[in-house]
Amino acid sequence: MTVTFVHDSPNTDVASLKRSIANKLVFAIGKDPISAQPRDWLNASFLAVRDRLIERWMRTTRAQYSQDVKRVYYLSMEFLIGRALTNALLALGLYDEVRGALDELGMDYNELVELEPDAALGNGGLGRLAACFLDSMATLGLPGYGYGIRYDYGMFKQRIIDGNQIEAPDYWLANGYPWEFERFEVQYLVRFGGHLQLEGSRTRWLQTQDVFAVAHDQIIPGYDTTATNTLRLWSARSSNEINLSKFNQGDYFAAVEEKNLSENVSRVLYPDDSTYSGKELRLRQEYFFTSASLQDIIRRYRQTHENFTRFAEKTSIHLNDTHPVLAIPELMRILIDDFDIKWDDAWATTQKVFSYTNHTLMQEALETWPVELMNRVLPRHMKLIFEINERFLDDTREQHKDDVDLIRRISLIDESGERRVRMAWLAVVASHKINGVSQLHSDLMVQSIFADFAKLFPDRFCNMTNGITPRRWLAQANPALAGVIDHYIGKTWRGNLDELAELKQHMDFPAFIDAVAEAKFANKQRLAQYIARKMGGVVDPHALFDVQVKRIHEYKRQLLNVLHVITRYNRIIKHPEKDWQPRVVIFAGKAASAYKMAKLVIKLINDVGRKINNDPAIGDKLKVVFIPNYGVSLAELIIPAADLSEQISLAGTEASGTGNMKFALNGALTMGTLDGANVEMRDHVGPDNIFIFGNTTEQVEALRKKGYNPREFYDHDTELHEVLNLLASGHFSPDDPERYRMVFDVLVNWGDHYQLLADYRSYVDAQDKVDALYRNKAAWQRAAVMNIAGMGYFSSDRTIREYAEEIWNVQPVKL
Ligand code: B1H
Repeated sequence: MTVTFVHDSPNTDVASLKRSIANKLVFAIGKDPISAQPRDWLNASFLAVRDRLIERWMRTTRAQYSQDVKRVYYLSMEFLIGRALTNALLALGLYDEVRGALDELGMDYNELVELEPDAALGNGGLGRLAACFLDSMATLGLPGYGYGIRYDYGMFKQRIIDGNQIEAPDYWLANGYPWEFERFEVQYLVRFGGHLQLEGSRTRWLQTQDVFAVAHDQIIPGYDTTATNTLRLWSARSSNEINLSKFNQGDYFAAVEEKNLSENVSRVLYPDDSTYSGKELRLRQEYFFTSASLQDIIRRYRQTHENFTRFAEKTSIHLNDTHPVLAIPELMRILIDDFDIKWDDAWATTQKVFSYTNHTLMQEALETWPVELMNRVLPRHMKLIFEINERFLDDTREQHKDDVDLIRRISLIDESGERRVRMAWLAVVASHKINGVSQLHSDLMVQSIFADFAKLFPDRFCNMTNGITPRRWLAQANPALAGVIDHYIGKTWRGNLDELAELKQHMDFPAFIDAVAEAKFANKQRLAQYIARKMGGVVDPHALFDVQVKRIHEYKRQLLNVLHVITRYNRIIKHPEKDWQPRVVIFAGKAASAYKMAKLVIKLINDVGRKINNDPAIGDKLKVVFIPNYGVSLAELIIPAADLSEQISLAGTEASGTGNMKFALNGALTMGTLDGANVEMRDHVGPDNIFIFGNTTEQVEALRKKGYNPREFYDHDTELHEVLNLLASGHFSPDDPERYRMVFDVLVNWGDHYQLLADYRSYVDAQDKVDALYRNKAAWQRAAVMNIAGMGYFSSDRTIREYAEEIWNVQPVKL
């Protein structure tokens, strides 16, 4: 039977959209226009727009089936999507029309948009990268699926009270989320615990505690194409609604409690960026979504294939860091236990299917799970991992006879203390490709954590430098600049960011340079208004906006930025008569809730800000602002307003950074170390258009070997000496003079791991160069344009094309 379906109102003119929105309000939301709230209008708009994506979505999915395409599955614990409405409208080319329709309905688009919650299902760069990748896969027409967890609570909301970070839960689903489709019929049983029983050669996993994973789908529209993809997120549903025996015994609360406990697995995102938590619930989360995803992937494959011989030819599964690595033993388990496939065939398939991205070299972020915990929660998987390890070590021993130390180092089980499974090792052994996220990071990766494996499997390691989607990070976030660019080189850069290089041809036209500068000023005004409205502070948009926004972490060195701020403050106090270049130093970012030092840094920024901002001797020459609750939507507001972008991590610590790219694309100049993708950005924008300072990776390493002695810098640099003493004296914390004693000790006495004092002088000197260049408006604007024009390479479309060709071997669907 074929069902023909026709959209009731497929038209996209203002009048049709107006009718659609009004109809949705009444017939889908069930609200009388007379009593409808703005949120009802927002949801009605959502549904009207979603309708116009659905046919494309179904056509794309059908085309994928009929062409029997190879699909790529991107498994990630985090997807930081942000808001969806404007993104969808730009993809569909309906932005002006929907604005107009709402206008005629008496609603203000800008106000409605602010009511949409951010889908904040991620911590930071890793989660946002996954979202940019979804956008690029759809735009390139690649059959790409995102798989993750539909957390009830996303990244916590941050408030700043008395300068302290206060966390509040982010119940983003409170007002419904009309962008998703709940698929009650798509659910899989995910099992935990239990025990194993051998039946002949077959292993049975019995008496498990089970939970259902229920699918929730979101449409991922491609830009300027009818190709659309799917993000499928899993939510936990209890497998036995309530425990009937307890219920019948009259213990109602215990009966319901069990249901709640099992559903906790998708309750909340772990808000700890880049330290490994080791919590059992986290392990359960990882298995919950990888198991459901694998079952779904196999079900889809089996709709068109009878056996697994072509599975690897039709399937790529990408592991976004080690968080989904349990997908490896899960695939082995399904192939061997459920489909009776021989070990060697199952393993060959597994190795062809999986690829893995490493996002950090930092020891404290590398996941290792205690064998004891694994045995308790996932006994079958632990057994499979032991067997994978045994076979791997046997093979290696054959080739490297007597190197026992090598075997100890590469074993999937760390035996040095309590036995633990090294998840990154498992990822490397099972994947055909392993990549880092910038050239520097990929190089360091094979020299450090994966050095042994790089010798064993040199062909597996490669680099895929990160990128960002120009749709959200320029077209959507910065309509003012996008308009200027459109005027000079046309609109097609949105799908081909290399075209930005054409801007260089207009460099000598003052009208062009002025237009770029005006767009920047308008964005600074927009941000200044936000600061005034939300925080009551007054900042002058004529000042230089110096911005560091990202997670608060010692390796990212927000403290170094503060040391510069205090230096500047001291200088102004000493020489108030000088013609200082006014600056507004802007910070934003969340600290992990248990990260003491990061929270102290937030307090310090606020304390320093309070002192400086209220000092009449300083006036407008220096302001310090901490903007609360940084996230995707705030980034869209802040980044286009920046003149200077702070990317000042210790060389060798930031795997790539992606904020760095967003700033430069929006015409900010970078103040950066030779770390992560900063290195490649320098190559693309030209060394004269970026401020590079500080020790290189090699120098950092050499200093560490020799023994880093911060006292040397403290004793010999008088300006630094003064800054640190002021900090320790309680000048910024009169209510608690000892508050920053510990910060002083870390930096001066305890040999701070991130070597702040070693880079202080070159940082402050580089900041002086910033002031000098900023005074030469023409030269600064030229450099800003060189940054915009040089950013074509950092489009996530380029990154995804490289993954598609070199790792996944997938082609676009034909539409
Ligand atoms: C990055 C993480 C990360 N690297 C553990 N590692 C997490 C580690 O919840 N956890 O346990 C969460 C996140 N995130 C970032 O990835 C890097 O620090 C950035 O430099 C990089 O740009 C980004 C994307 O590759």
